[in-house]
Amino acid sequence: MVTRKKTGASDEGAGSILSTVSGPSNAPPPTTLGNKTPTGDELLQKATGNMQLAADMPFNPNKAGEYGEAARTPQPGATATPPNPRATAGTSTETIASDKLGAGVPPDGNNPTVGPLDRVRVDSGGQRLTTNQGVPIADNQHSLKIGLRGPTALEDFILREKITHFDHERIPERVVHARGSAAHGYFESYGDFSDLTRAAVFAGEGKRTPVFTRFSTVAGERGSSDTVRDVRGFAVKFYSDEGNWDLVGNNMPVFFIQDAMKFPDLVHAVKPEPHHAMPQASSAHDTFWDFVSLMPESTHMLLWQMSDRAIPRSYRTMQGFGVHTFRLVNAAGESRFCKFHWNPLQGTHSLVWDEAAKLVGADPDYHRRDLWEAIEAGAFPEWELAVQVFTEEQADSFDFDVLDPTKLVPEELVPLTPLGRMVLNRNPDNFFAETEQVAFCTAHVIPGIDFSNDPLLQGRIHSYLDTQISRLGGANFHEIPVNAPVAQVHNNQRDGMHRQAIHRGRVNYEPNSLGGGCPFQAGMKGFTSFPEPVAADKVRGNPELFADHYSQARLFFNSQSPVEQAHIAAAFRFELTRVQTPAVRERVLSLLANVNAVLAGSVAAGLGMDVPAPQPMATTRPLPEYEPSAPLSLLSRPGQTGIQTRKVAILIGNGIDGAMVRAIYTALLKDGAVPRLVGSQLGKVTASDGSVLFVEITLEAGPSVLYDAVVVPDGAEAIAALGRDAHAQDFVREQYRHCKPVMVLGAGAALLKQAGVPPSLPDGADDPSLIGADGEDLTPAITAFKQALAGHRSFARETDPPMV
Ligand code: HDE
Repeated sequence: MVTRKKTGASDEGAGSILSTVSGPSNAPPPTTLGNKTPTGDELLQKATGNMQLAADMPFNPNKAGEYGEAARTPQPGATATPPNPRATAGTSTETIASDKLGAGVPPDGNNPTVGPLDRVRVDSGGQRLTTNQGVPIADNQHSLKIGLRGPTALEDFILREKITHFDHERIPERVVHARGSAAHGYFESYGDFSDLTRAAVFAGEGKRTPVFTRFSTVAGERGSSDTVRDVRGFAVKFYSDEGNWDLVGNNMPVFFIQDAMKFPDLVHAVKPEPHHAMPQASSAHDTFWDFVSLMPESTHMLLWQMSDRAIPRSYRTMQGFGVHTFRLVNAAGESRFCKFHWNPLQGTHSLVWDEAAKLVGADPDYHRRDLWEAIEAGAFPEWELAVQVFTEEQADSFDFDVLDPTKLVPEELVPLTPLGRMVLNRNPDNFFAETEQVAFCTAHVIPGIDFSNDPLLQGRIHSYLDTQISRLGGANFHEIPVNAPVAQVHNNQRDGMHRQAIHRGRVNYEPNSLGGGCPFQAGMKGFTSFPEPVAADKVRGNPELFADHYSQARLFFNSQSPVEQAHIAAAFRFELTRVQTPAVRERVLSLLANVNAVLAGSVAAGLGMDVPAPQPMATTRPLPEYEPSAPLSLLSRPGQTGIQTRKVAILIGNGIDGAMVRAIYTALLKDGAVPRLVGSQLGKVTASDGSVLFVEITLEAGPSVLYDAVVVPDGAEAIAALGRDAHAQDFVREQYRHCKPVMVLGAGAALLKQAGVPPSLPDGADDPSLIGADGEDLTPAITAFKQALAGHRSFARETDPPMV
C-alpha cells in the first residue's frame, strides 16, 4: 500500500470508504471521514486495516510448497497480523452492544459454539411458560375458540406452534444400531505413549479426555428390546484437544463381511423381511441365514453371534473392539498397525438364552436401565483400553491378512498393551438431545490415528458422515452440542440448514489476505495421512488370504469352554429351527461341517437332520491351525467388582423372619449389591417377630429374570403362602434354571421342593450355588451366597433340555 507523505489529516478518498463499491487506485487512504462519529472511526479502521492486511501479502508464499516432494510436508498457511482490531471485521458496527448482541466485544480468534455443554443446559425452575419466541402463554389448557362452543380460530398461533413442533418431534432412526443407550465420562491415559502415536489423548500420564459412549443393538428398531440375540455397538467419542476421535466399534472383534460393498445386502438380509416386516430385532429368519450361508466369510462372525457374547448381561460387562486394523502414527511419522480392545473391569458376563428371551417381555429396557442405574448409584463402569501393536513386516508374516475384518489377531501372537482407562460417570440430561443426536463417524480421526486399507473400513469412512446428513437434517450436525468438539473449530464452511455459528468478517475462503490469512492451514502440526506407498492395478477383488473362511472360526470354537460350546450349538439350533426353508438350514450345516464335526453334528441332530457334505472351500491352500486362545472365552474375565450392582430378590410375606431379612438386606447393601423385597402384592408384611416390612416390588411386576439371585428366608407361614402363588414357584424355578445363586433358609427350603428344584446337581454332587442354612448363625451362609453371587452363575446345573 502506498503510504501518505503528508502528515496532516486528509479526507481524500473518504467517499470510497463510505461506499461499498470501488475506490481510488494506489492512493493513500484517508485518515478522517470528515463527519466524525464513533462508528465512522471504526469504519475507517476497518477499511484501512483491511487494506493493509491485503498489502502485507503480495503473493501466496505457500504455493511452491504444494508440488512434488515438497507436498509431503505441508507448511502452515501464511498469515499476517491485523494492524487494528477492526481490520478483519465484517461490520464497523460490531462494537454496538445489546442484550442480544452481547458486549460488543468480538470473540477474538475464538469459537464459543464449541464451549462446554453448560451453555445449552436449560432449567425451567421458577420460570413462566412461553412460546418458542419467548412470549408468555396465559392459558396452556385451551385453544382459542369463537365462543365457548364455537370453532377454533386459525389465528391461534400458540396452538399451531405447539402442534407443529410436536408433529416434527421424530427424526429418522439410525438405519442400523437404532436402539442404544449412552453416557458421558472420561478417558485417562496411563502414560506418555508418544513413541507410539502423537494422538493427543495418550500424551501423558493421568491426562483426561472427555468421552461420550453409546452402546447399541444392531438390527432392531429404536423401540425394540435390549436383550435380543445381536451384536452390540460400542462407540466412543473422544473430545480431544486436537478434535474429536470416534472409535466406532462392536462387542465382537470380527465382522460378517469383508467389503463395504456387501453391507447393504447384509443389513437387508438381517432386518425384518420386507414383505411382512417380521421378525423384529432377530436374525432367526430365512433371509439372514440364506445370505450368510452363501457368504462363507461370515462363518467366524456367526460363531461369535451364536455365542453368549450376543446376549450380554449388561453393557457394562461387554468387551469392545475397533474390529479393523488401524494405524498409530508418531510425531516422527513412523506408523505401526494396531487393533483396539476395551476390557471391562466388571468382567465379561452374559445372560442365558431362556432368560434373555423372557427379558424381552419383562423389561425391554433391561440394558438401558442397568447402565442408568449403575451410574446414578455411583458404581461407574470402567474399561481398560489396550492395543495390539504390530509392524507391517510382522503383519506380512501372519498366516491371515490383517486387512480382513473377519479375522482377529490372537493375543498369543500379539499381546495387549494397556494405554488407559475409560470411566462412565455421568448420565445424559436428555436422551434425545444427547444419545439420539450424537453422530459417530469413523472418519473422525485425529493426528496420530490413521486408517488401514481394510476395505470394510474404507467404506465406513464415507458412510457415517453421509448418513448423519439425512438423519440429523443437514450438513451442520457437527454444531449440535453433543457433537461439537471441545477443540476450536475454524474453517470456511458456511451456511446450510440450521447454522448456529455467526461468523464475523467477510472472509470465507482460503488463501486470503483480507482476513490476515486466517484461518490458516496448520502444516505438519495438522492431520497428515500416513504416506503409505501404493502401486497397483485398479481392481475389484480380495487378496488370496481372505479366502480362508474357517480357520479362525475353528480357533474361536476350540477356545470356548464346554458350556459355551453347548450354548453355541443351542443357538444355531434355535435360529435354524425358526428358519422355514430346509435348503437354507442344510447350507448352514454345510458351513459348520467345515468348522467342527461335533458342532455340526449337534446342530444337525437338534434339527432332525443329517450333517451334509462340507461346503467347498474357496481356497486350495491348507488352512492354518491355531492353538486355543484363552481370552476368547467369556469365562476368562470374571471381573473385579464383586457383587456391586447385582440385583437380589428376597421373597417375603406375612410371617417371614424379619430379623433374618433385615440382616441379609444390610449385608448385601454393604457390598454394593441391590436387594429388593419381593412379595405377592405391594403393602405391609408383618414378620414373625411382629415387625413390619414393606414389599418393594411384586412377583408380577418384577419376575425372576430381573434378578441375579434369590433369597428365600425362614418363616413357615410366609413360605406356605408363597407356595400357593404360582408366580413364586416360577420365580425360584427360573432362578435355578438360569443357574443363579439361590439361598434358602429354614422353612424356605419347602418352596424349592414345591417348585421341583432339586437339592443337588444333576450328577448328584453338591450345588455350590444352592446355599442353605438352618442354624442361628447366618454369617457363613451369607458369605457363601456373596461368593456365589460374585461368580455369577453355576453352569454345572445346566442340562439340555432343562430338567426344571
Ligand atoms: Fe456401522 N453404521 N457400518 N459398523 N456402526 C452405523 O451410522 C456401516 C460396521 C457401528 O452409536 C450407521 O450413525 C457400513 C462395523 C456402530 O450411533 C451407518 C459398514 C462396525 C454404530 C453405518 C458398517 C460398525 C454404527 C448407522 C460396512 C464395528 C452405531 C447410523 C462398511 C467396527 C453408532 C450411523 C452409534 C452405525 C454404516 C460396518 C459399528 C449407516 C457402511 C464393522 C457401533 O453409517
